[in-house]
Amino acid sequence: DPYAGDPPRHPALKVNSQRPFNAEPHPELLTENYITPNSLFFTRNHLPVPNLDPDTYRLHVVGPPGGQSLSLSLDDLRQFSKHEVTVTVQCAGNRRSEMTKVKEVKGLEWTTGAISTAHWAGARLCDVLAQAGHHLSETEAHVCFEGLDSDPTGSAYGASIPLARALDPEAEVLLAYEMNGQPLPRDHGFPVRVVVPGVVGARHVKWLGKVSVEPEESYSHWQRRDYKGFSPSVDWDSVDFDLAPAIQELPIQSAITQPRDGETVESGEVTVKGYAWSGGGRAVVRVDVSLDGGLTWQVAELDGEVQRPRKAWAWRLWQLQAPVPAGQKELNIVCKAVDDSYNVQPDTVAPIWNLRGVLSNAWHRVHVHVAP
Ligand code: MTE
Ligand code: MO
Repeated sequence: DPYAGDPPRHPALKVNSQRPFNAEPHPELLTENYITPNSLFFTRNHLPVPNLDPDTYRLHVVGPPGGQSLSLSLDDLRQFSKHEVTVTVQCAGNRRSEMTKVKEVKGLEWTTGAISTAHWAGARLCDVLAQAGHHLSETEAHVCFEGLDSDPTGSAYGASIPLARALDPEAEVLLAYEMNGQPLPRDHGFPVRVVVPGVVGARHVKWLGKVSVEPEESYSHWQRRDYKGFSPSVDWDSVDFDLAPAIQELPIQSAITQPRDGETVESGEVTVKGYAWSGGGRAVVRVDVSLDGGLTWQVAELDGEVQRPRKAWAWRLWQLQAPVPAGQKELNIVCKAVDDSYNVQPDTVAPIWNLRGVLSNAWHRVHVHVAP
């Protein structure tokens, strides 16, 4: 069993697959804290968790032609100035289970919990690339990352981001060695992972082994043959993965974490809670909540850190306390968020359905009964 060496996990996680391990916190737990505790942070592994010795760990940074390649120990990495940032990581497949209800898709059945927020610390990728002699070139280039987790054929997890983002100090891309003040837990990339603020989880490569600058995107399966969006008309016979761009920044997202679908709430007053986040550093400026399926709306109160313009890397938690209209036997609660580019969420799932079940960001709906 290649998974026999995987670490122990928190029993409160809802497990979507055991081997490889994929799990999300239950909704109420997810928004109990603005910063997700490490043990509850959702986990998305494609392969067994590698067991890496921090004393012998080396990060290989390939230099430019004629330049200097680097082999960095954990201590070497700590010599770069330490940068800290609060970042939400969301899997492209978050809320996939709602797409499955429209039509079958291929992928793990995530509900609303394939998203979490941590305070990360590490070296800036731009500083490390500069030390290896990399500069923004005229030509299109990509920074490719390779994990130290691999399948039985020896092929590793990999992904890439554009060089321009990697070299932009304002983009705050990190080679992180701390998560909420602790060394990274094994499930989250110990000892070093990439954190790419505002970008889909798939590019935040864990157990980082190698960084290189290439003229092309990573040739990894997960960059080229997965994590792309398609028209609802495209099926597995007609799909051409070369025709769609790899997902990088994610669209505006929000979901209700309390109450739960099917729950019975007290009459009188209802408290609705949830999260909202947008990719690319776009700030959430508003969350609208409806108790009547979208006929009328109320504006929720936003909690959590207000980050700098164009650098809103972390989610906002939100809540609404509202009277339950007299005589109501049930409520159709809906939420939708707006970001500072005035991007909004689509109202239904069917028009954004895609065969891989990614980018599922329609209005989130929860149906509850009202206690008599
Ligand atoms: N990095 C490696 N090396 N192997 C992986 O399987 N999964 C990716 C990304 N980085 C993955 C990886 C995906 S798809 C996501 S959504 C995030 O890690 C999840 O990060 P987390 O498990 O810390 O939540
Ligand atoms: Mo993911």
